[in-house]
Amino acid sequence: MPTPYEKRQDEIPFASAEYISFASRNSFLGVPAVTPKNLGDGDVVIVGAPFDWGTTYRPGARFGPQAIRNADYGAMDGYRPHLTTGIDPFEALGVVDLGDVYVYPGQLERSIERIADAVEYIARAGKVPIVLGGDHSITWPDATGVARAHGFGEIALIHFDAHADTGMTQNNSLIGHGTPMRRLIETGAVPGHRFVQIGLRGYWPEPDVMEWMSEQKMRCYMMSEIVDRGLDAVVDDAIEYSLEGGAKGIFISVDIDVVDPGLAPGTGTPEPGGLNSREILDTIRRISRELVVLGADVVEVSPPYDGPGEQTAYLANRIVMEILNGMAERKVLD
Ligand SMILES: [Mn+2]
Repeated sequence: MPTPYEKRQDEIPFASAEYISFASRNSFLGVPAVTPKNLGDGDVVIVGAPFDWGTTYRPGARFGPQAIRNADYGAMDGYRPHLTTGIDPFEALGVVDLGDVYVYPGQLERSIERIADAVEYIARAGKVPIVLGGDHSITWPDATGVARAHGFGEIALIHFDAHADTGMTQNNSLIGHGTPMRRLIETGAVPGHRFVQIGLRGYWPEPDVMEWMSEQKMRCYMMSEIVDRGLDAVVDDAIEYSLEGGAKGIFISVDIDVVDPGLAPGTGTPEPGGLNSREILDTIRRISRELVVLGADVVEVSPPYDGPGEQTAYLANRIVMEILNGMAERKVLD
């Protein structure tokens, strides 16, 4: 017989705030909080994945969803007309918040399955899921959930990160924050030729993994190339490349560590020498305006390591906003 605790886990796949202490209590900037049975008429559903048991170094990303939701000095009223465009993306798109996926602390496989089911549920309802992480392990289930709804092999993935996250295994486990992109390619959810990675630098992965990545025809733009050619030229290429072969749309995965840890220190594996805040915000908005976004996640925000000004959480909040602003501009202006 299941215990009362196990029983309520099975009954409540979303909105874990009542039972998991690190889940979110508030909706994203006060947009309507919804239940799975009533997702409303809008285009976008925000959901949290408070999962960090795939980390190798600094944990804490389980607190990411609540920190990202709350990182704003305005009223929690779900009303944010953009200063330049005058468009309120919440109104233009219809944005709601489903709360957090009911994950199982300490249990990798069951949690990953749960996240994939949750994201698939949202995507099959015809909505764009935006997932607040959580460590980067969740991109395997996030993009898989979207691919289940739109077709395996049919979506492109634009991945912002200091690291490629294409490890074969992590301490002999298939699941971890260093392996999600390998799993997506192996399962066919997102084939290698539909991968674009931006911002790689540092000392991981090893040369044999880099070789495997080029065999998969992944397109990787390292920070060195961004510095040499300029970010705009690289983003031009990335947009063109991700449209090649007629992908239905894109999944955007933003690891906050793509940004320099001087600006975003609250993260699991800081790697100096990244993009600055302005660059990531402008790039995310441009991509979200020029391509069809079918899903997104913002991951690796670890509030315990953030600065006293919570700058990492504030940046992550605005990355989510720029995805929404780009999508709203595409909908309203085009
Ligand atoms: Mn990552």
